[in-house]
Amino acid sequence: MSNQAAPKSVCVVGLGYIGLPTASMFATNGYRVSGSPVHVHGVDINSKIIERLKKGIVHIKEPGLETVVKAAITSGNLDIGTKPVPSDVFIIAVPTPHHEEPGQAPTADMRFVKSAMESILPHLRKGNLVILESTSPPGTTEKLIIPMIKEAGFEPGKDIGVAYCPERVIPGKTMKELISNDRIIGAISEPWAEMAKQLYRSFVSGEIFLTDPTTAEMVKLVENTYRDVNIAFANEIAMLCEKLKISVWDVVQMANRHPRVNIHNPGPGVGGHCISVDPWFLVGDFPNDTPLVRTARETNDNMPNNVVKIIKNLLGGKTSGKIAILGIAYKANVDDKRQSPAVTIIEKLEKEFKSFELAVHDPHVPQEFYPKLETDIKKVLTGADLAVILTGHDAYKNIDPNDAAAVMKTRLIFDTHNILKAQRWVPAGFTLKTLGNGGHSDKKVKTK
Ligand code: SAJ
Repeated sequence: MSNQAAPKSVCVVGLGYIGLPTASMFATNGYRVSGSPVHVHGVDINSKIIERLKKGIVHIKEPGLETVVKAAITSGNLDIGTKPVPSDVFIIAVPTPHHEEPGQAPTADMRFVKSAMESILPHLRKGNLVILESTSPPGTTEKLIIPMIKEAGFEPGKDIGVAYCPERVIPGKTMKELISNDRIIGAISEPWAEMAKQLYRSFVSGEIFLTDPTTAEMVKLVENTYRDVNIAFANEIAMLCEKLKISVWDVVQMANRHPRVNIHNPGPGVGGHCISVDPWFLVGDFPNDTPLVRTARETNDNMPNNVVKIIKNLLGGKTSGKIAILGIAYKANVDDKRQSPAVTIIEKLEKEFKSFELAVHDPHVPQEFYPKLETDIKKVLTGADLAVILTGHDAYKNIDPNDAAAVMKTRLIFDTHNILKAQRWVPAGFTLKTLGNGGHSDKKVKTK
């Protein structure tokens, strides 16, 4: 390694859910690396995002993010643009969506990672460190990143350092988890791992583990796949409990009192850009070796069909009317609707219930992301024959059942996240159906 000096400049490519918080954290905490500030250049190919950021408008809603971004820009340690600049360290934090071919398991779409790499190659100098943070199939650093650096005329490991350092933060708690989560650094050799560690240590209070790139890539995928498989198990048990006419919520609650059991929550499906996508990176590359992972994905992807079937049953023989949908975000209290099961369910309802009016509400997702959204919940519930909670937003926990009863045509509500309390809704005259409870919404686990 030709340059072991503490990094003084960082170029972060991709100013999305991960890149923007990360760039801002380096800009505000980088001085801890060597006593003098680290200059950060944030890059995004979307010029609209750059223009808005320059005006102080943060395009991502995340508690605490705006404050850190503004502090970073005001300090002069963070500047932004659409093109990379020469820096000591380059961090790639661009999306890795999945690519689908009919009849085949989806695979990772590495186009954004490739073009981010192409954009930094002209600026690389000996002694630089390239860090990939984007979720990637195991082997990406070895098979994609290192060959591109070699082709640019450098010797990886000697001239240029390479590391894979996955982000692991949960949307909604990004700023907290960026600091407190343990971090994995998979570098091609120890001196580069130390350089990356020194840099992340400027704001990470969790432990930092050093390993090789392929192990780090696998760790990231295994974490999200573990969660997907666990949720699929919970969903399968939920559908069994429907048949058994018992409550999956009681079953999971009591089973989880065993010291070595931790079953996740069932729900209308798994959404977001991580857990519903990442397991496919394993299945896509190893289709014959991942039957469990594939089945879990399919189980979770089938949940919207189960939800639609239950809606059909709840509506009985009705041929027209109104369905109120509460929530389209992929999970509670976020504004993100990517891969949201709620969106899939709405599309299915639009096809199967053509003669019904569908009214959709979400308190977090901006209307510009989903034009059919209605912002007034009372309007959505008025005249409805059924209300369906598809996202467990806190706002829905606090709906007053008497207010809903006053405007709905039929007092019927379907809760796919078990956030409503039967003791509030049943006395207001409602039939409360909870996903996976076989119809017994007023049963409760007795602790004594
Ligand atoms: N869900 C359930 N049941 C549960 C938990 C979640 O049905 O018990 C559903 C949610 O409703 C949602 C989906 O799963 O639709 C995913 O939500 P999530 O909160 O579990 O995870 P994400 O996608 O927001 O963030 C995950 C996190 N990974 C892990 O917890 C292992 C996060 O730490 C990662 O950084 C993130 O993926 C990522 O970027 O990979």
